[in-house]
Amino acid sequence: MKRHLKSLREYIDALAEIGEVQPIDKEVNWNLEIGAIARRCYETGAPAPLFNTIKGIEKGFRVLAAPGGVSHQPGLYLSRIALSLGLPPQSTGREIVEALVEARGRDFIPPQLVQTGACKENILIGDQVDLLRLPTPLLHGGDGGRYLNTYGIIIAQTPDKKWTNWSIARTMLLDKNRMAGIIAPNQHIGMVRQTWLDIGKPMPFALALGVEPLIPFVGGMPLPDYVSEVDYVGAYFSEAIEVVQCETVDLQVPATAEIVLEGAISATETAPEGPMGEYAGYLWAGQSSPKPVYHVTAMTYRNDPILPIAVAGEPVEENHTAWGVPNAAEIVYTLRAAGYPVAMAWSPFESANHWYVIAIERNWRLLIPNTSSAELCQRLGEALFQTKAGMGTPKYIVVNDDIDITNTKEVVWAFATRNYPGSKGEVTFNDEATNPLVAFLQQSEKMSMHTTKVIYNCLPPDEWGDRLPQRSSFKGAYPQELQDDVLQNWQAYGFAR
Ligand SMILES: Cc1cc2nc3c(=O)[nH]c(=O)nc-3n(C[C@H](O)[C@H](O)[C@H](O)COP(=O)(O)O)c2cc1C
Ligand SMILES: [Mn+2]
Repeated sequence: MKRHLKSLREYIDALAEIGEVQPIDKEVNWNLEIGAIARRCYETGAPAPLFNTIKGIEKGFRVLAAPGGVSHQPGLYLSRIALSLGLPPQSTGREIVEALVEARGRDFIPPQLVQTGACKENILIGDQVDLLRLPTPLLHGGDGGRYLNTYGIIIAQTPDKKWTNWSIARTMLLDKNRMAGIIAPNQHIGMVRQTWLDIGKPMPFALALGVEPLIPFVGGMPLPDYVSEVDYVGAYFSEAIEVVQCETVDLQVPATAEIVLEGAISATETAPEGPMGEYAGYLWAGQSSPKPVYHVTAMTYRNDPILPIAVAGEPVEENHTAWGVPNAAEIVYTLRAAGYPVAMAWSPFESANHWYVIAIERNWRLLIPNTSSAELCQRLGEALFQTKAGMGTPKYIVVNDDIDITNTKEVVWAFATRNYPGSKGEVTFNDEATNPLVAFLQQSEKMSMHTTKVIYNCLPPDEWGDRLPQRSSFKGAYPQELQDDVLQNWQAYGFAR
C-alpha cells in the first residue's frame, strides 16, 4: 500500500520522521552560502537542509535543498526517492523502478478541479508581482544569475487544450517580473511552445514550485509525446490529484503548491541565460546564451512559502534521482512493451546520467532463440532510440540479470569482464536524436541534437551459452548453510562488524 504524501509539507514531516531533514535557523545568505551547504549535503549524504532564515528575505520565506538527494544513513540510501514515491523508506532501487513501471500500465486518471487550495493564501496580480521577494539563490560560483526554478514544474498546454505537459526546466531570475530559461525544441515544453509560435502567440505558462513529492519525479520522466504527466500522477496513486484554476492564465496548478508563478513566454524576446553548473558535473563559466523570456503576471503562495531547490552538479543530486530513476523506469516499460525480456534498468548515479544500464532476464537465450548477444543489443537499440526514453544519453550498457545494476561495483565488474572490444562489444547507431546537455558532445552535435549512440554489450559472451560460470565470491562459492553459520559467528570470530 502506497502512502500518498499530498504536499511538500507532508513530505517534510515524513522526512523528519526518519531524520532526513535538517532545519537550519541560523541566518544564511542566498548568495552562494545556501548552494555551498546544499552541495556538501549532496556529496556527504547529510539530511536535506531546510533554511528557515535567509538574509534580506522576509521572515517565513524558506528554502528546502536536496529534496531528492541520497542518504548516508544505513539502509536509507534511497529513502528520499522512496518516500517521494509513497514507498517504504528502505525500498530498493528495483522496487522503486517497478513501482513506476507498474503505474505505466494502468488507466490514467485526469486531475480534479477544486475551488481553492493552499497555494491561494496570498494572491499578487500584475504590478503587485515581485519575484525579488523570493529567496532565489545564486547556486554556484560562476553561474550567470540566480536560479528561481530548479525543482518546480512548468505547466504548458497546446492551444487546442488536448495536451497539457508538466516538466522541469530551469529558469533564471531577471528582475521583478521576468525570468529566462532553456526551452529545448526536442523537449515537450519546446514542442508545446512551437504550437503557439505557429499561431504567432506567446505561450501561457504556470510554474508550480513546492509541489507534492511525486510530481518532480514525473516532471523528470520521459513519458511519450502527447501524454499529460498529471494523468500519470493520478494513475500512480489511483486517485485524481487536486488542481486549482490560475488567476491570469487558463491553466490549472496543484492546489497544495507552495508558490505559483503565472504568465506567458514571449514568442520573440530573449535574454542572456546561464551558465549554470549542470548535472554532468561541469560549469562552463562565462558562457551564457539567449533564451526565451518568461513574463510573470501573477504570483500566488502559501503563508510562509518554501522554495525547493536542486543544486545541480557532481552526483548525487535530483537530476540523477528525479530524472535518472524515472528515465530508467521508462526504458523498462518501453522495452517490455516492445516484447523484450527486460528485468531492470538503472542509471548508476556516479555516471551523472551518462550511462543507462539495462538488465536482461537470465534465460533470454531460451526466450529469444538463435540470437547472438550483439544482435539482441542491436534490436534493443532500434526499439529504444525511437522513443523519448532513449534520448537521455548516447551510452547504454546491457547486462544479464545476475548483475545487481543498482550496485555500481557489479556494473564495473560486468563491463570489465564480459565486454569484448570492438564491434561485437560496442553496437553503434549513427545520427540519433539526443539530449544536447550530454557533456562530451561536440558543439555541432549540441546544435543539431543528433549524435552517435552506443550499446556496450556486456551480456555473458555467447560461448558461455546459458550456463554462467560460478561466481567466485562469498555468495557464489559457499553453501548457503555455511554462509549463514559464518554470519552468525562473525562477532565470535572477533570481528567488530
Ligand atoms: C532537477 C531537474 C532539473 C532539470 N532541468 C532541466 C532543464 O533545465 N532543461 C531541460 O530540458 N530538462 C531538464 N530536466 C530534465 C527534464 O525534466 C526531462 O527531460 C523531462 O523528461 C522533460 O519533460 P518532457 O518529457 O515532458 O519533455 C531536469 C530534470 C530534473 C529532475
Ligand atoms: Mn511530457
